[in-house]
Amino acid sequence: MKTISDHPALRGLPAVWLRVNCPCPRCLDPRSGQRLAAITDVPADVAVDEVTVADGGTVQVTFGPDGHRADFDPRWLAQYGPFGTATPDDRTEAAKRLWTAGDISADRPSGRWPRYLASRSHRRECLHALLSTGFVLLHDVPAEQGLVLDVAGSMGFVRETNYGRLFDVRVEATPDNLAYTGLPITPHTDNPYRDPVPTVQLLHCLVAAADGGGETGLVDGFMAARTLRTEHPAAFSLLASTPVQFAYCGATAELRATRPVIGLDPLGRVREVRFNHRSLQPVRLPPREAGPFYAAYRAFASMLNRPELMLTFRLEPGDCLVFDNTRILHARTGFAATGRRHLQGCYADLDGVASTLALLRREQAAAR
Ligand code: OGA
Ligand code: NM2
Ligand code: ZN
Ligand code: ZN
Repeated sequence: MKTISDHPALRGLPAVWLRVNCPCPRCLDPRSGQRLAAITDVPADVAVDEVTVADGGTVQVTFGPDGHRADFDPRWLAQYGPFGTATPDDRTEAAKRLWTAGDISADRPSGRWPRYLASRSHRRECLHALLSTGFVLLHDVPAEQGLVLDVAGSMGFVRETNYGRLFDVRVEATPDNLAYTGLPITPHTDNPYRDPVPTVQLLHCLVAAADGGGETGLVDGFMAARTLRTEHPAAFSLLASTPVQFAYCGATAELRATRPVIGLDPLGRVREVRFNHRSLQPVRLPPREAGPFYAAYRAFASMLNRPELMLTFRLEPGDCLVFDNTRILHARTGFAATGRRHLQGCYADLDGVASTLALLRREQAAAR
């Protein structure tokens, strides 16, 4: 054993970083891996008194003023560098594969439900597509009532809302939402009037429109936001910095949420798009600022309508579309209200999807 004062494995880390992250069983519960020690348990004047490298490479740090000791695995320490780079966040544009229609129309992320059920590797592919490309189209989900809940449950957890655990999208006699008509619907995200917003949406086609209408359009909102940032930077910053209110008022629910149209993380990366002109409330801005806001909002909307950004296809009975509702905008063309078009939808969340994929990958790594 030799004593060194400034071991390279510590890479100039301050004493407080090392002490907060001490892995000893008094600081970290060995069973759950959860931290036992409070930040206020760390002496404000914590210092590194001594660093010793044991024969196996373990870096032993003794802290002052209380003599507490931490043993660090050098491979664990090496994970946390280089310092100063952004903390990874899988939900931001930085972690996604952004696309235009041309990028993916030949090779749409898709899967088959029977294979998804039978094969872990196919399940991994489908969930990875959902997280990185923002959607996956599953074929051969039997066109039966309620199966959309099985699909959602296989990926994460169903998010129940005032629309139920699942909702039927078909023409109704007295629609309380434009979804329940044959009208065309321009690109939007669902439930922007909810906070937290459902982060995943599923739409399962039971009956397609008979008249060739009711086609689906998808737009990568992160790509649209990135393009807006390049082409109209002032519009981008207005949409990212202006909180607006979305609301929904029906017989059994009254919902409202106030967020910007483009949500950024603290490092300025796009993390969430909320766009639904049906439910946007009048903006409350000083009159001088209202005009520029609507101009920026309009610029974003026309970007979302660009044909080169919109992937279009027809959902056939047995198709189940699953997408990231914080990123992918969906649209449909109009169809004859006399037809029997019928989709069943439900909501779920990305944290559950990411967890399911992580568990599948853990299992795959253990098998190797
Ligand atoms: C909706 C919706 C899509 C469709 O209900 O919000 O976008 O294809 N429906 O009917
Ligand atoms: N439905 C289909 O978010 C919206 O209001 C879009 C949602 C009614 C559950 C429609
Ligand atoms: Zn400790
Ligand atoms: Zn919708």
